[in-house]
Amino acid sequence: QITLQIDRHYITVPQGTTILEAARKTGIDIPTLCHINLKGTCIKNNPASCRICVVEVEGRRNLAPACATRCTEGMVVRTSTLRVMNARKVVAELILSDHPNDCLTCPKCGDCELQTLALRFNIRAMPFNGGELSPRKREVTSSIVRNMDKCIFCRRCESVCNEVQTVGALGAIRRGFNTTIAPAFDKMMTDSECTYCGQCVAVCPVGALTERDHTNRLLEDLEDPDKVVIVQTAPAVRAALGEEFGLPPGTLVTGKMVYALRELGFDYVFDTDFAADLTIMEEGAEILKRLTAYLNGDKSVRLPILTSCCPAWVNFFEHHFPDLLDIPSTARSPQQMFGSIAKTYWAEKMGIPREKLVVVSIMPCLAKKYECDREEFKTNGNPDVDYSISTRELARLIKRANIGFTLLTDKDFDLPMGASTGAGVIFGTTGGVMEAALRSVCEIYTGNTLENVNFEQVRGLAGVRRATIDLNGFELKVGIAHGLGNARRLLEDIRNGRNEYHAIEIMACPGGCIGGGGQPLHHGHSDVLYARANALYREDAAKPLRKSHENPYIKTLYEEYLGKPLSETAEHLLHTRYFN
Ligand code: HC0
Ligand code: SF4
Repeated sequence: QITLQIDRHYITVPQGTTILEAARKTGIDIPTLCHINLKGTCIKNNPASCRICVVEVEGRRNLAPACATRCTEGMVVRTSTLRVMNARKVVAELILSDHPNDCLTCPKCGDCELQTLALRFNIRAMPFNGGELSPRKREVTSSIVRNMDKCIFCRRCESVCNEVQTVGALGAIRRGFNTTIAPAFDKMMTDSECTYCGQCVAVCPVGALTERDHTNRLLEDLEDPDKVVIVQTAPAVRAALGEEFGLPPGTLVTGKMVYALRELGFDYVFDTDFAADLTIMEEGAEILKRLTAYLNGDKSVRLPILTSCCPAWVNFFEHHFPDLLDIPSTARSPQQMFGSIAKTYWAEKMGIPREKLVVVSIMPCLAKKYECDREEFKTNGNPDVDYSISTRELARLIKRANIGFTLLTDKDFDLPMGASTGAGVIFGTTGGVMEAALRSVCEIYTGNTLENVNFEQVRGLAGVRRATIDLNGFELKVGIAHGLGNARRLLEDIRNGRNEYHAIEIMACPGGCIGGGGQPLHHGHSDVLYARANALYREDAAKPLRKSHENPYIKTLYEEYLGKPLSETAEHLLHTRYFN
């Protein structure tokens, strides 16, 4: 233990603690632009490059970066002397001297950490402006907009893409004034191995990496009298949307969200959770089919089965594990199952021609935008899901439409595709898809009713989790990984024949969808993921039905249209293939 003085506080911290960590423990908020360390995930970045966090240390001539200076016994630190404040201000002014400063029209306006610091440091002029700006690329992909002239070289995107996701799509190239962060050889992101997970967007402090915005397109569709516009909301959105309106993380806003979507003018407000229940029917049947074959001695059966509902994960295994494409479940994601059923079964029932029906999804995810665009999810060029907007985009729309979100009462989803069980709700957090599958697979396999549907063993935020479930004497071994780096480790084990599992759930984002690249920005607060996960478990616990196979509207869908799981119609509408 070390005792030191920071401003007027005497504090004791463990050996190895940095000044930044020690200060934050005492409530002294030293500003930073590059540093990030999110507990509960492995998201970290500490290149000590921005120099915004400088402090004075008694006895040292130079200012020290708080993020990279360890506390020592008896150290005396000053975080807010005039010298420190002026140094920080000059650093920010220098960053701004190579910045476009088009803040009013920047997609990050109001949510930009550089803008916030300019305000906090009382920057009222641009003393170093007027020179040349470094030349950098712009790119619009299906999911992400890259506007590198706004990049401030914090390297957060590079850390998250390389170290957490192990994709390696972004890194520094060229030198000096011409340096930029880009895929290797300055390729476009679309030509790189980027999975569109959006984690780089979630940590970018400025407007260099943002989501592709579809809000104007949506407003036009909502105004069009010839179109029927329906919406599906992903499980994780309800656990985070409230944060955009000042509600504490973990506030469930399901009913308010439905009300707001009605106010925006959607003709029907449905729930992706309905399709999550449908996914369990199909994926569960696939698990049971492979397990039964395996137990009957079929040596050709491929195990473990991997979940396939996360599009960034699908993109990742298609790029990096082309030799394992026969392992994942062929079930489409709930987003795509929803679109497929909406534009066939439901549209036929309602007498709505496909070309008049617009299916929009609200997702915590940016890769969902890319998923909508995949050719295999289109019929004669018409996509099953027309486009996806993120939780952040929805919040912007609600504000733009003058809807007083926090004052709204609760409204219910429309039927039939708004009905879901608790199993569908927990899809939004890491481990939730596996738990939902276990609730159905266990009951169907053993023929017994589960006394306790809570599979606590698969919950939590540890990067890789394993559990063994007893199925009438057969030990079913399941694994869960979130974050693509963790997924890669599991897949490499499978490739090398070192694998103990029968089924594995993988989500690309740390935390699963609750930590998706389209969620409200966490601004460095790590506890938001726990709070959002708990919110989903609360909604699940409050549901009268908690197992997907008990959803009465899913039963009707099979009776009226699909027959049974894995039927020819179900295979055609609800399953897919993978490509590399
Ligand atoms: Fe997810 Fe989904 S749970 S990927 O994490 O499976 O985005 O929330 O909508 O499709 O349901 C995201 C969240 C979904 C899908 C569902 C799955
Ligand atoms: Fe890397 Fe994901 Fe960003 Fe693509 S979207 S560059 S994979 S972090």
